[in-house]
Amino acid sequence: MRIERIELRLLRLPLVRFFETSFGRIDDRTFVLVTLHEDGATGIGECVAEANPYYSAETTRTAWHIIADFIAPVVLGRAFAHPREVYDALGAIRGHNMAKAAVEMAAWDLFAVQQGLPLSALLGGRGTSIESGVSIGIQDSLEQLLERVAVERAAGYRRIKIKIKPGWDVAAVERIRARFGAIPLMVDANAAYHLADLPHLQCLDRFDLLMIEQPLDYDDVRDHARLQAALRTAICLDESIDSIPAAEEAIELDACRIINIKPGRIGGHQQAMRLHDLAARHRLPVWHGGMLESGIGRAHNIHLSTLPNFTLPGDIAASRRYFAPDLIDPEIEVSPDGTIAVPTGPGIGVNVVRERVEAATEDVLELRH
Ligand code: OSB
Ligand code: MG
Repeated sequence: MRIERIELRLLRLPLVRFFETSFGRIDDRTFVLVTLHEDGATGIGECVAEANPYYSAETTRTAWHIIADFIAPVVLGRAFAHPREVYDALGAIRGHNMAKAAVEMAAWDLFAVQQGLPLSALLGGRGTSIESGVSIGIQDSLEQLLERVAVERAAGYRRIKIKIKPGWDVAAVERIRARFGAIPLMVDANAAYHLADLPHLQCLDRFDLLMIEQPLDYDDVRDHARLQAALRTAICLDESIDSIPAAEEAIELDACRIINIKPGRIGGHQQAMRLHDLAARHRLPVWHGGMLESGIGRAHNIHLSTLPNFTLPGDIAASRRYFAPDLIDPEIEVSPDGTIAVPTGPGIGVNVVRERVEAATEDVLELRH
């Protein structure tokens, strides 16, 4: 594989419904699309960095800068025998995992297209479908939250996650349990609490949650270990796991019992597979996180989720929850049994609708060898 040309696009798509986490509410999604070209074949990746630095330090504009000025010069014109080499080739660039992942994942798509293989097969995955879960943001009222849970339950999702923050936590879970009983349920705090909130977080223990995701700060593995020792409920880390050493440390300290894998957060598919394998060696289950991706990033996530240690339903839901229309046609659908079919065509195996991409584009940059 020898990448001849890279196209960057900055896109903005309105969300079907607002999405609110402990760090704020958004009504649209801004992201960078990366297309790699070689000999008429293309590979595409979606950068999960958001317009703001609230989930992670990276933003759409830092990703654009790092890809254009540092990643592109490394990969353009260089011969790669396999996309697994791309991440390590970027080793001189510190951090910026989301920027790296967008290019690296596009390289996996390109290589899979060139080999005529679905990406899942190239990654070593198994099976024809994945289990789908749903992430429900903070709402304007508990009644509205119960209504959202009812809608998503009816759609078939295999587990419900709700976003929590101080003031929107115990009562929300209590109301859901009272109305829906013993459904598979979890919460995600996006780092909204401190260790001093331990007695309050212990109030969640009586609800038999599947897990509490990222209760404490993103760089606070030690306090997560202290919290986990005092909780019955499993802690799942998301933001904190941005490297393999971070995961090794978290596992060694028993700071979490489950890991959320997002390839964008960790540097792409190769790093995600290393994390997946590390967790498997330590018998920690993993699940695939989501970043409100368009159908392009979502398709990458579906393929990665076919690896064997993704034993819990991921945050990979139907296109229609996010964008109307999505950038791909056909869109990603969830069947009534709560599963998503893995695309079978070469690469990520979805059709990108060029006119929809054009219509959502706010900036374009072409980079050549
Ligand atoms: O913490 O998992 C998260 C969305 C944006 C940023 C962070 C997170 C999320 C989600 C949404 O939970 C998952 C999805 O439906 O894509
Ligand atoms: Mg999360």
